Amino acid sequence: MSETKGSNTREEILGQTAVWEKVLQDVLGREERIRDFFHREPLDEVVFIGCGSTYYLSLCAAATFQSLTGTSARALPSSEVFLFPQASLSKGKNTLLVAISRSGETTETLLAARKFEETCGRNVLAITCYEDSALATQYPDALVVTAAKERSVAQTRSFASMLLTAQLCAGIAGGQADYCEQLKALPGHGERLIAEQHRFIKELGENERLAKFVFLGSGPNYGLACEAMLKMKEMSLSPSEAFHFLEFRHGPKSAVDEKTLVVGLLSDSARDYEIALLKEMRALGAKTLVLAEREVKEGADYAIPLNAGLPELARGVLYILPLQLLAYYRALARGLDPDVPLHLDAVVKLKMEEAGG
Ligand code: F1P
Repeated sequence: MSETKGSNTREEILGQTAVWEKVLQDVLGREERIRDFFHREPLDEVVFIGCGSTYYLSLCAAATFQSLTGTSARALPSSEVFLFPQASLSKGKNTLLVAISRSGETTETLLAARKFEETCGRNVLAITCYEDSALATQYPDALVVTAAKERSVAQTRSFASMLLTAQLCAGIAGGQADYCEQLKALPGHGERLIAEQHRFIKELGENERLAKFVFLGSGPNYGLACEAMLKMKEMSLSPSEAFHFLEFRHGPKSAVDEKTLVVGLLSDSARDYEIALLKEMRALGAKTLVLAEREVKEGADYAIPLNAGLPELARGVLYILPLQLLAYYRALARGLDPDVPLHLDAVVKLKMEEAGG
């Protein structure tokens, strides 16, 4: 239990750019080893796995990896891999499994990695925050982001730091030196964003006229939209959903009303389509918050311009940081403690009979 409500989460969100800095140093310091790891033999595909936040991280990481390397990449929840291996793993292909878990102890992720080894051979890269965890000790090539360990249940700085780790790996594997260079600007932009937007986000989180939240993202931003949805749900217990932008017209928009905040994580590639959808949601009565590289006026009741001068594949952690803060203030406004979400444990460990042990 924290000393004052949400003090751990607050510190973990607001202090996270120092951890990003450390990630950049550590991962780029191991660039050669990482390049060798990805190029040991030609890869047919890369599968990213995780649970909850780390599954959503995997969605973003897979989209980024495929875009930067040209190698086929996809993301799966860990449970799907060990429960339905025939539907999720490809025998006979040279596949690399990237297993992501803050704790490194989530049973589903450990079982999925084991099932993958039995089916596809021993080609696992782990990304975790705990050096003594089962995942880190079982897979010695593991990238361990120890500075991102957290006291809170809901993942905030660990999510962003492990995402940055996965993005750096994608940049290194794809030989995209410019991309890795661009990522170095993120800690500075994160600090600036906090200074510019903190007050506005607090007010928005405390706005009682908003009762439901929808997070929309396309391409690499879809996983980020899902993570923002999860943060809002875990910390503030508010009704919260995530969709691919254009999917939202295919049914879900029927639930939009004047108490709905539709949050758009704008891409560059699909920007015009995304803005058109936001305009439509405003016409239906929703309020909209638009996060984009440059300030967007069209279709936006509220806007958070990132002004980072970074391409869409590099901006991920800048989208997620303000949305973590939004969930935090929403939780406080509802009298909840963001450090201890209702019913949740920091690590999900399945009982022996469920885990087949
Ligand atoms: C995954 C996770 C968290 C979530 C919850 C339960 O943990 O789903 O994302 O916040 O507390 O566990 P991990 O495998 O990344 O440690």
